[in-house]
Amino acid sequence: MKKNISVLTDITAANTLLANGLRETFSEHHLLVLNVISASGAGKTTLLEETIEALGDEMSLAVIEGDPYTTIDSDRIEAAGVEAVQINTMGGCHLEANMIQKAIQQLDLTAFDLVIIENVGNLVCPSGWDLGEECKVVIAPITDGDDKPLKYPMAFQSAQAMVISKIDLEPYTRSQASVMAANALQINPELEIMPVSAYTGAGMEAWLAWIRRQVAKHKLKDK
Ligand SMILES: Nc1nc2c(ncn2[C@@H]2O[C@H](COP(=O)(O)OP(=O)(O)OP(=O)(O)O)[C@@H](O)[C@H]2O)c(=O)[nH]1
Ligand SMILES: [Mg+2]
Ligand SMILES: [Zn+2]
Repeated sequence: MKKNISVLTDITAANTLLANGLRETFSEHHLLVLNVISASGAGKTTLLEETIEALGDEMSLAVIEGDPYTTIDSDRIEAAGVEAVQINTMGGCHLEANMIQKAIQQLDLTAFDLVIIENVGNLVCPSGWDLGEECKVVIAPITDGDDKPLKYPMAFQSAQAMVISKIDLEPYTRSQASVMAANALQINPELEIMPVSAYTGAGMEAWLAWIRRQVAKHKLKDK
């Protein structure tokens, strides 16, 4: 048992080392990298499609898609008009830094302001794997219940921003976005929380403004 724990520590330590190297590479290229994590079906790809539509003319962005097996999400992202690199984890439930290292070989890093990584749908282990990102963004749909930040604290602890997704459905649930936000702040008082509906566009402006601020901040920091 003791041995197992130390093996896992070794693997995550090697991952963190690699991720720190990636972060340096991204910084040299003045590139903001976001790592989007959530349970499966939370609306990550839909939010990215709407984000591409809104920001595509204003900044240059690419998406790295993590999925167990298919190219369904990267096909959707390409259809939305930007370059997408698919990583298939062959059943694996999270992305690791070595997968990102391989994926970026397919991207001309000098060509982008922003790369968004869509992690594998899973609210538990992606939060423990650094991918060299500047920020983690956790997406929590209102339909999953406003108690989720308390039940799965790691994702909310490790993120800098949180999107409460599918808020158009709030009236049909017994959850409240305000309660979900309060629960998330209990876990991480620093979280920037944005309730959004990708369907109606409610809250989209706040989300886009947050991205613009991160891109601008990152460029300043690089100088
Ligand atoms: N009502 C409503 N449905 C949404 C919204 N955003 C996404 N959905 C729906 O939620 C379902 C899952 O959306 P996806 O964007 O595929 O979710 P995902 O997190 O990328 O899923 P995985 O990649 O499989 O983990 C789809 O049926 C979407 O149309 C929203 O804002 N409101
Ligand atoms: Mg998806
Ligand atoms: Zn995992």
